[in-house]
Amino acid sequence: MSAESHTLICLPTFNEAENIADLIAALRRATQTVGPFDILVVDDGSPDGTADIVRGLQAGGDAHLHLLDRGRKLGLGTAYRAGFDHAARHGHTHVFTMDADFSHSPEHVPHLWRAAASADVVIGSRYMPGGGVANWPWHRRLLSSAANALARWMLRLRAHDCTSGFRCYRVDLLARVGLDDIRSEGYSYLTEMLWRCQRHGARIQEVPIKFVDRRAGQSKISKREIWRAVLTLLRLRFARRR
Ligand SMILES: Nc1nc2c(ncn2[C@@H]2O[C@H](COP(=O)(O)OP(=O)(O)O)[C@@H](O)[C@H]2O)c(=O)[nH]1
Ligand SMILES: [Mg+2]
Repeated sequence: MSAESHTLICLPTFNEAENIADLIAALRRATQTVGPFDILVVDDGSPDGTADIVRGLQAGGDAHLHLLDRGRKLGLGTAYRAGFDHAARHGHTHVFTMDADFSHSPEHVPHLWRAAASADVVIGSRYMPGGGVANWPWHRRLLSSAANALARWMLRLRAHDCTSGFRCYRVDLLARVGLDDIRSEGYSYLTEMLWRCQRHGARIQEVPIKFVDRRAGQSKISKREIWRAVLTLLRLRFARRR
């Protein structure tokens, strides 16, 4: 791929004021040799003023920085979807999704990007040799491992990390998988999306990443999201059998 690959990095944010400016700066540094990449922050009306910080950076002259301020909390899955639509509308060939709390290291972006030369979806994977999770409390590790084991078993997913939000998709794949049919709006979007990609014969590749707990601020995952993820697995499992 050339530097003119028109790649978009989509950063969904809800209350990431403590992270967003540092993250964008770190992304600019980490992608110097492969970029410049466009960055789209999809913010859900964060009360902590995340969107205002992005506006400030735009005013400071970052022409490759874009903001979609959705005004209210509409969920992680629909934020990804907004990023995919933006990428399709603006002629990007690849779109990254990554968390805006430094759990997904900007240093890994070039690794995923290089792997994308021969894949339709590249996953930044915690659960393959070379990958890992650092300083997460035991209950988060357990939750994540259980969610992955369940998703792999119930949906016959082949990837080791089915719930990682650190991914790079080919935009032409997104058009094929039928985004309009995805019903998940929150965290379970990740599993549903991967399930769709696999069903559509996408070339899915994993690249090991070291996931670290967020640098600042709080996790937004809730009990409701966890239950929704379980219900999503049941819904998709049932759909698979029809
Ligand atoms: N736009 C948007 N972003 C969200 C929402 N929920 C979570 N996020 C973002 O999604 C990413 C992952 O969320 P996080 O709370 O770190 O989840 P965790 O890593 O599983 O604990 C972060 O960048 C959050 O700011 C939401 O409802 N809307
Ligand atoms: Mg996080």
